[in-house]
Amino acid sequence: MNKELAKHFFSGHSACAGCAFPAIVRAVLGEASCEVVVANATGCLEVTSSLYPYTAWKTPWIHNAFENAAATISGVERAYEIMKRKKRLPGGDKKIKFVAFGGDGGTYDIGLQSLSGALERGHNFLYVLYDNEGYMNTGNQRSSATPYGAATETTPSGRASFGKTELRKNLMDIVAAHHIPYLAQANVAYLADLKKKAQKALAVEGPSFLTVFSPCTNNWKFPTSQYVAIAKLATETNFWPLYEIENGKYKITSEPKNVKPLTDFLKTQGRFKHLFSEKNKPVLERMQQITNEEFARLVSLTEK
Ligand SMILES: Cc1ncc(C[n+]2csc(CCOP(=O)(O)OP(=O)(O)O)c2C)c(N)n1
Ligand code: SF4
Ligand SMILES: [Mg+2]
Repeated sequence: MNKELAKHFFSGHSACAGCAFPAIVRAVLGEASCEVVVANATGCLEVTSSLYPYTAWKTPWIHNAFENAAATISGVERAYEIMKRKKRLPGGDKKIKFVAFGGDGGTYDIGLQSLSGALERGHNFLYVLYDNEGYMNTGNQRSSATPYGAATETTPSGRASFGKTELRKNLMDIVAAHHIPYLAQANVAYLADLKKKAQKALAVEGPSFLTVFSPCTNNWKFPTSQYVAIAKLATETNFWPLYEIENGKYKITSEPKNVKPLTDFLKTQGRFKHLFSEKNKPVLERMQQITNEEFARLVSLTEK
């Protein structure tokens, strides 16, 4: 293991081979120019990196409940600032960046209230959402990040249903509505773009937010060698555009030259396998239409 790359997050975790989030954690924290303190919501990242008596973390790390990563990190950040002001820190007053990691279940759904509070109060922290589009640690239940049409344990496909019938929540817009200085959508397959965004997000004095596409080999049902290829297809089909919102200004950071049909992405994963039947043709068409409309809307936001 490259020691520089693994400065904050080492080997010894038990994430599945071919899981995307170890690369995300390393890419983001690798851009920190000072020490970091991490809070981690319950989920696959937390469970697989802290199996007692082992830990993969090389940095101060707090596991909190599923719902309150943002509340925890904002409390730690405030406590540190107050102790610094009162000169109660034995190590002086070194600069520390406070970072929270949460999955989509812990962010879009159950942790949304604590995230909203911390963003609105203006704490100096970075929140990183690794989005694997479902509750993976508990065996693949749907979250509000799960795409329309995907089969999960709680939105099974079959005679009566084609999978999830609701659209993904637009979390970037919800976070943007808090008027924070910097937020961005990134993808594990585009590491240079992710690192650039992490650098910007870590440099913000105040709240910043990153949402990173994080394929799950186990529950999306694809071979362990394929997570980068699949993540790349998500952006090449405009399913997962790469963009940032800096001081309210939207910017697409990398756009595919030749946009591929959404089916190129969908056909790589077992969770969408049922959609390739005659009966579900209209669902595929609707998914392509949703993708086109969402991308057109994003483009219109960049023009404002
Ligand atoms: C209040 C609460 N409800 C449910 C659980 C059980 N639980 C633990 S991890 C998890 C899924 C987490 O999903 P997500 O945040 O998307 O992270 P992932 O496992 O997908 O990485 C659930 C439901 C819990 N720990 N706490
Ligand atoms: S179940 Fe999915 S998200 Fe969890 S460790 Fe395995 S590949 Fe990663
Ligand atoms: Mg998840």
